[in-house]
Order: sequence, then structure tokens, then C-alpha cells
Amino acid sequence: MNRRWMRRDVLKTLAAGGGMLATPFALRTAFGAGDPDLHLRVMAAPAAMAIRSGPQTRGLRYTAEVLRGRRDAVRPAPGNLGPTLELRRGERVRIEVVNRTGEATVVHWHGMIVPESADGHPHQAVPSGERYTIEFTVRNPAGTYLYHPHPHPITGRQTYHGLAGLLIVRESGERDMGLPAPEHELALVLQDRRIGEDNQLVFKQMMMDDMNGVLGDRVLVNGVDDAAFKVAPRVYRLRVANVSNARIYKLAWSDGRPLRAIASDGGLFSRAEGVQERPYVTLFPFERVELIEDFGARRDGAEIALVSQRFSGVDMMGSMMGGGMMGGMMGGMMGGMMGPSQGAELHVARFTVSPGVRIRPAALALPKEEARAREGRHELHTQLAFRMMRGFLNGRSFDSQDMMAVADDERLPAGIASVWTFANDGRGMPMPHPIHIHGVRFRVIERSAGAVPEELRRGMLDAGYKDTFGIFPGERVRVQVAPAVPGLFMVHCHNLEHEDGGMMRNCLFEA
Ligand SMILES: [Cu+2]
Repeated sequence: MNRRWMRRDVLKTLAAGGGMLATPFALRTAFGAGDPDLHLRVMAAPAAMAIRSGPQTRGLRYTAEVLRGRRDAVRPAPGNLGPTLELRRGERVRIEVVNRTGEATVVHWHGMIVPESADGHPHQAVPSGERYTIEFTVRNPAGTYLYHPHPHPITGRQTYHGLAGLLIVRESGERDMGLPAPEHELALVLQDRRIGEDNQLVFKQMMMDDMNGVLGDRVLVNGVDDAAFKVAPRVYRLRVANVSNARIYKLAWSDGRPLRAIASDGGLFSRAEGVQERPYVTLFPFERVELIEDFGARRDGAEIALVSQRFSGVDMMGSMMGGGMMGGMMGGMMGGMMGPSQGAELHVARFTVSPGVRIRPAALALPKEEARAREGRHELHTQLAFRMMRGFLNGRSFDSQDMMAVADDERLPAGIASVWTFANDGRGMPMPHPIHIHGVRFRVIERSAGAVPEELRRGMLDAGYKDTFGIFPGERVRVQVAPAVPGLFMVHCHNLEHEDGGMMRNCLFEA
């Protein structure tokens, strides 16, 4: 096959993917055979939002409405955040995307296994004033997914100004697993922001922002500043999503209790993996973690904060100064002059435990391990590099003049498992990168020893199925990828400024 992904091949692959997607589902009977179970409209448009007291903040926002099907598929979110879309596994969904932003945009359904025609590749971006429609069947298991813009090279700016939302997949089987019911769930979307005069968002200000990615000095939770939650003295399911352009969080409870994780990007851990207890959780941009938290274990009226603890070892200024204590100190001093830094201590949200009868936690029965795809012999290697404000995967950047370009080392077979090794040792600046692959759920199978900074090591969560993972300078990470749907998808750094700086490539899952 030649270098370019030909149009007729796209159509052929789509047909194959369509066949694989034809999962039977009981809800189908509600409508005619060709009709979706759910028809939504998602619109991206300028908005003024109350993210804190005082003047409203101007930005962009998604709104959504149900055109047909379950009315509870769209749940409004406060502040600067799109509504939460709630889908059920097996549902056939049609979504009309309307662009009124004033510039090109396209929506990517982050973590969702959808045909390439629905993925939201940058070449699918439409001008403002236009709309497009996608369709997919929800094949993902229950979990916490996202939707956000993907137009090149303005994903960072659009997301920062408010275009993002949660997409939750539910399954009927969750009820029997002892998980808290939806009314005892809290979603926590974390986005660090710089808020300037008159409550307006401050985006890129200096060269450091293109290099580190845009970092804020405070954390919006679900689009509001200084978020506070009243919780009953019982167990909650917390869905935590890092939707920050570049910020890595070291999430911990202020009272020192461990975090108990039950799911990561791609759904619940298996029974064999079990609940993963950590003193803190390291969360890279666009990773998710679901926690189970028993607020009943605290006294009435207790106030607990979720914080991001200070850490060193990944701050650019720190590593340029040679790391260590001197590096850290110099980094801190320079950071003061140069804006917010990676690894700074940040307040995330407050939780106040209401008085009441304590409800004992139910026993958890996590799902059985999923059947694995047959293992193939194919291997891929990708070397990551960042230099001169540009990002590279095997020496190549995303080519906005040739958006469909695929090199030979960017192809892998669909339907069987391949091992994909990422090595963060290319020529340039040593930096951590969150790596995301579209259209698949993969497993992290190996990390090279010694590269994860000591202060973040115990919070690394590689269990379960992932769509985004963090990789530190000098590190090699091996993931096992078994694409279920063939087609043209993407692999990129999910530090949005790195992505917009070209650290993105196509990958082709060949039928
Ligand atoms: Cu990066």
C-alpha cells in the first residue's frame, strides 16, 4: 500500500467496520431498524459563564439536547463545562454536531471505540456555521470517557476556553456489582486555569507555555472555581477526569486516607486486579480514574479537601537546573517569575460530610476479566521527542498539508494484539508526555525501571484498560494494543500545546 491513505480504502474500511459494529440490542425495537436509539445534538458556541463570583467569564461551551430517545441522556453541568452525556452500552447513537464557534472545530469522543468516520480526526473539522452528523454503537464498557475538540492546531485554545465534557457509559450489570447508584456518584472534571482581570481566562502568555503546555494556578472542578460538595455519610463513586491542557496531578485526601481506585480510562478493573489502593494517584492530562470513597468513615461535619500535592522531578526549570534540591529551588524561584509550574501544590475541591445515619458500604464485585484478543507477532516502536517548540513521533510531526499521511511504522493489524513500545528518549528537551491512542483500549504491560520520579511512583496506576498513559523522560513504556475497529486513527501527545505543536500522527489499523 502506498504512503497515502486513499479515499476508496477509507470507504472499504468503513464498510468492514460497520459490519463489526452491528451488535444486536434490545432497545432497537423502540424504533425502526434504521433508526438510532438515541439522537442528540451537540453545539459548540461562544458563551459567558459564571465560574466564580463577580463578572462572567467569556469563552466557549458545548450545549446538548436530546432530539429523540432517552431524555436523561443529557445532564447539565455547571460553569465552564459541557453537559454530561450518558450513554448505555449497546445503544445506537446518532449525534449532530453544530459549530457556531466562529472558527473550525470537530468533536473527538475520547476513549470511545467508534468507526473512523465518527472519531473526530482534524481533517473532519467543519467551518463555523456548518454541522455534521455521526453515528456509532456504544461498544465501550461502563466507564468515564470525554468529548473535546480536535481541530489542528487549535485544540488547546478551544479546550482551554471551555469546550469539553464528560461522556459516561452505563451498563445494567453495574447495579449488581455493589457500586453506589448514580445519585451517589460525583463527577470531578479537573481543569487548571489562569484567571486574570474581570474573571477572564488567560491563555498563552510566553514561550514557556508552548514548551510546558499552558498551566494554571488554580483548579476549576466541573467548570467552577473553589468547588465544594456536601456529601452524605456513605460510599460514593467519584469519577475524576484530568481535562487540563498540561497539568499532571498528584491527587490526595487532605486527611491522609488512601485513595481506592476501581477504574481507569477504559472502565472498571477486573475482579483479578481488584480495588487498587494508593496513598495518592498520579493523573496525566486526559487520564481518568474512578474512586470509591466512604465518607461515612469520617465524623459528622468533617471537612476534607482533595488536593494536588507538590512534587518535583518533572518541572522543566527544575530539570534544566540539573534537578535535585538546587534544581528544585531554582525551579521554584524561576517559576515565580515565569508563571505557574508543574508540580505546584494546588487545592482541588472541598467535601463536607452531612450528619446522618451511616450507610455501610456494600461488598464490591468487580467484573470478570475480559476475553483477550489473540496475540500477533507485530511490534511497533515510537520514539518521542520535543525540541524547538515542536513535538515529534519517530522524527515526524503532524502534517497539516497532508493530514492523512501514514508511514509504514504507523500501521498495525486490527483484530489481533500487537505490542507498541514508546521510548521517550528522542533528541531535545526531557519532558513527560501523556500519550493517547484513538479508537482503542490498550493495556500497559511494562515500564522501564527508574524513570518515574520518586515522588510520583506510588501513584502510578497501570491496571485496567487505558487510552492515555504518562511517560517520563528517558522512560520506555510497552502497551498491548488490539484495535477492534479498522481504520485511520491517531496517536498523539495529549499535552494540548504539544499536540498543537505537531506531536501527533495518524495510525492505521489494517483490517
Ligand atoms: Cu507532550
